[in-house]
This record gives sequence, C-alpha cells and structure tokens, in this order.
Amino acid sequence: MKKYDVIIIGAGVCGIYMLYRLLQQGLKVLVLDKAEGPGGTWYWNRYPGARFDSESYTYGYSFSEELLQEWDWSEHFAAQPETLRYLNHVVDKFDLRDYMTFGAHVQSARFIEADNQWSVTLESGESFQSTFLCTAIGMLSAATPPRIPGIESFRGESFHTYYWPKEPVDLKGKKVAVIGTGATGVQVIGAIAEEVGELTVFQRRPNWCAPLHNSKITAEEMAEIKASYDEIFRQCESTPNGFLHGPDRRELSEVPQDEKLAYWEDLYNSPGFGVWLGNFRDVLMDPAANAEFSEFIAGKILSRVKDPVTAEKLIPKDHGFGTRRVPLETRYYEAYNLEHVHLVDINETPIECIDETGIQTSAAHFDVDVIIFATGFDAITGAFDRIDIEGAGGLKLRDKWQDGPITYLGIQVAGFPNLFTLAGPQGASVATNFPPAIETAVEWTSDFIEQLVKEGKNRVEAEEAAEGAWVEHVKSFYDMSLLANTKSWFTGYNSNVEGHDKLRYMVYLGGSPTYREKLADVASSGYKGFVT
Ligand code: NA7
Repeated sequence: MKKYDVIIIGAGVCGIYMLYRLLQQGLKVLVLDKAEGPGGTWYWNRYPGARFDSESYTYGYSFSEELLQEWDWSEHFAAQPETLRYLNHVVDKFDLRDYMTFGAHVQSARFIEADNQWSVTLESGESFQSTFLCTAIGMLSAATPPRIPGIESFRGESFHTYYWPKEPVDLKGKKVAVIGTGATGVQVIGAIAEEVGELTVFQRRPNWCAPLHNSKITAEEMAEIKASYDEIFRQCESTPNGFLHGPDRRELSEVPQDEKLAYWEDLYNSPGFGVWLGNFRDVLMDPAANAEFSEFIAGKILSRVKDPVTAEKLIPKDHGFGTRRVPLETRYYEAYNLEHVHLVDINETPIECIDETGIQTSAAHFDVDVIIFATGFDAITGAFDRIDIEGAGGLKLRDKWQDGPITYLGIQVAGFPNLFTLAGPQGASVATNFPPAIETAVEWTSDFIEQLVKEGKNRVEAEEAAEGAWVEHVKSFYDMSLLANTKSWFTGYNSNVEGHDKLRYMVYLGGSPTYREKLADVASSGYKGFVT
C-alpha cells in the first residue's frame, strides 16, 4: 500500500494550489483526479460559450508574482480553453504534474482509527493511505441530468453541458434543444443561437440575466493590469464577494431618482458582476428596494426582446433580481429575436417525455437532432455524496449531511478526523469569486497541517460544540439575506436529486472579509475548536 502524508482529491484550481503549498513544506503528497488532466471545472465544462464571469485577472492565482507577470489574458472574461491552458501552465511551471494521478476515480475513503490514517480506494480497486485527506472536489462537479421519462431512448446526440465532449461538436444547421436557463444555459444559448438551424429552449424558471460586456485585452491594458496587481487584489480583498465590485452602501431611499437611474444605467452598461454586487446594498436585503431594481431590469428585457409575449416569459416572477446567481450573458435576449429560436415555457406545457426523435410536451412534439441538458448540479455537497466517506466509528459523511452540510469553518467535520474539506460547504468560496477564497482556505489549512506535522500530531478533529456554533453562525446570515428565501442551488434545492426540496445551509453568506477574520482568529488562538 502506497503511503503519503496527504492525499488531495481533485486537481482543479484548489487541488493544484494545495499541492503546491504542501510540497513547499516537504510533505509527501498525492493528488487523485478522475479526469485525464488537471483543471477541474475547466477541464470538464467545454460547452460552447463557457467562460469566466469573474474578470480574468481576478481569477488567476495571486500567490506568485512571477506567474502574474508572465501570463497574458486575452479577454476581460476568458473562455474555457484559455483557462484550461492557464491551469496547465501553472502545473508545469511549478513541476506539479508528477504528483498527480489521472483517471483515478475515488470511490471510497475510510478513516482507520487504529492508525489515524485515511485509506482511499479507487474504482479500479487500487488503494492509497495518508495521514491527512483533503477534498478539493469542486462545488459544481456532480452534474444532474433531468429525470425525464424516456431520456435514454433519444437516438440523436445529447450532452449534459458538464460532460461536453473534447472533440468538436458540429451544431451548424442542426435542430437543437436546450433544457435549462441557468448561468450555463444562458451562455450556451447566446453562443450557439446564430449557428444552429433551429433552437428550442425549454425554460422552467427564467433568471434575471445581465450583459457580460466582454472585450479583448490589448497589450497596453495587460501591461497596466500587470503593474496594478497589488491594487487589484487589495480591492478584491476588501469586497464581501472577492470581486472588484463592492456594494454601494448608500440607502436607496436617500438617493435622488435621476441619480439612482443614472447609476443603474451605468452598472447595466459596465462589464461583469457590478450590476449585482456593485449595486446599492439594500437591493439584496430589502424587498422594496429589490422590487424597484427588478422592475428596472424587467424594462431592459422588454426593450431587448421584440416579441412582448416572449419577453414577458423571460421575466422572472417568483424571485427578485440577484436572489439567485445572476447569469451574465452575451446576446442572450437578442437570440429570441431570431426567427429560428423558440422559447417553450414548460410550466404552461410540461415536458412529458423524451423519445427517439425528440421532446414531447403536453402541447407538441419537437423533433431535434441534439439535446443539450443545461440542468445544473447536485451543488456543493453532491460531489461528497458520490464518494463513500466513512469517518470514526463507521459514521458516513453522506448520513451526517443527509439534511445539509454540518461543518466547522467549512473546513472540518466532527467525526471525520484529519479530513479537510477545502473550500467546501459553509466556507466562503462558493458565494464569492472562487480563487481568492480558495487561496484563503488553502493557505489556512496548509499552515495548520504544517503546524500539526511540526508538533508531531497525527490526529486532528473538530469539536462538536465548535461545529454547532459555526452552523448557527452560517444560519444567521441566511436570516439577513433575500437569497435565503429563493429556491436555488445556493439554498440546496434541486428537483433532479431525491430529497433536495428543503432549505439547506450550504454556503457562507457573511462575506470573505468576515470569513478570513474568523479563520485568523481560530489560528491565532492556537486553533480553538479542534482537538488533537
Ligand atoms: P443552474 O443554475 O442550477 O441552472 C439549471 C437550469 O436547469 C435551471 O434553469 C433549472 O430550472 C433547469 N432545470 C433543472 N432541472 C430541470 C428539469 N428537470 N427540467 C427542466 N429544467 C430543469 O445550473 P447552471 O449549470 O446553469 O449553473 C451552475 C453554476 O455553474 C453557475 O452558477 C456557475 O457558477 C457555474 P429551475 O431554475 O430549477 O426551475
């Protein structure tokens, strides 16, 4: 049996950085990933239109000045192939590839109490052992195709966006169906609408989308960005969500009407998440302020979509702007002005089944060549549930988390010694710009492991009381936010997964600065809440 100090599951943004940090400490480390290369999210999501909603230069790692200075981003919001190239570049630059095993599908992980060791077993039957086990398995990596009768019988091509093939898929002139209008569906639809022969979008709930306003980065701009990285990262550190965009703290009611509208126009016409995260703070906290801004965005949808009936269908009625993840789009609404693009509201005419030739709704049969399932993920805990993780005393993580995650700091779980759920549920990462939050979690955890190793400690576990207090702390932010009242993957709903029909406290909504303070406080107190 091969033995390591640390096994990391996942070779995405998080796993790559954790490996780098632990190798610096001289530890023996193994990374396991079921993909055939590094990249995680950016390895898998190859669907047309897949790109950042984060400004590229806030998404790259900040830990190496040399890396920052040598990498040129080509667009303000880079597309998937470029991000995958970037992550491969990082892996090669820091000689990390030799520590990674690909095609390694982890099936189970079991804590052996007698040795204080984790035993990790792959689908192939091969096993490895380590003192510490780190999960870097992604928050959106367990794809969920819909549960539609007959789905297997379709004779054309069909893909979940997460599993988009590596080989190019020719959609030119084809009859294509897209099911799902979240951040992914909106990117796909905008990207393929013009090239396909006919596009039918099956929409259950519309989302409030806003323009991405992507553009190329010129050589001069890139030079300026490189000269300003300190400032860029300082700015990201200062905002609740780790993006360049921080909220305007003026009360909406204090701002004169013309000033407010001018500000909103400006936000709508600016690149990135400013329209969501750079808005007046009370838009996401006060229902009246939220309704006012939602009305503003509804006006934009009505002005961009020519057919008023279609436009009306694209305006969300069951939740306000920004209370679910805001998809950023490029020519999304304009796609519906094309003659060959149709919107089917499946609340009016539900999908009854999929058959050999297409999709049957209660009103009609749609013959299609290709079906694209942009139906999202068993988010945040799904990737954990898919591994049989067994802690001390035979406790299974999927049982402990049956009604939602329970963690201490989003990093450890009582009953699961030596397991670190890096950037996991109830941590800051998923509600924020991922990489800065990942860097926070990785740096904190690797420092902790370094100290444990130095002190010769081979067992560490969160205390149940500390865990309970953390969960209460996580819950307290849900009480303050309009996000908590809306069904979405942030709040644990997924119609395609059994039992995911109640509110779950999945993410840390307190913001990155508060999260970092909490972590720093625990570290400086000698890691209170942990027993070694
Ligand atoms: P999302 O945001 O979960 O969106 C999934 C979409 O698929 C959403 O519109 C769903 O409708 C729809 N959906 C899901 N299941 C069905 C079924 N069974 N029938 C019809 N429609 C369905 O996932 P994305 O991949 O778009 O985005 C996830 C994150 O990935 C994103 O935020 C980025 O950070 C990257 P619903 O709204 O549930 O009614």
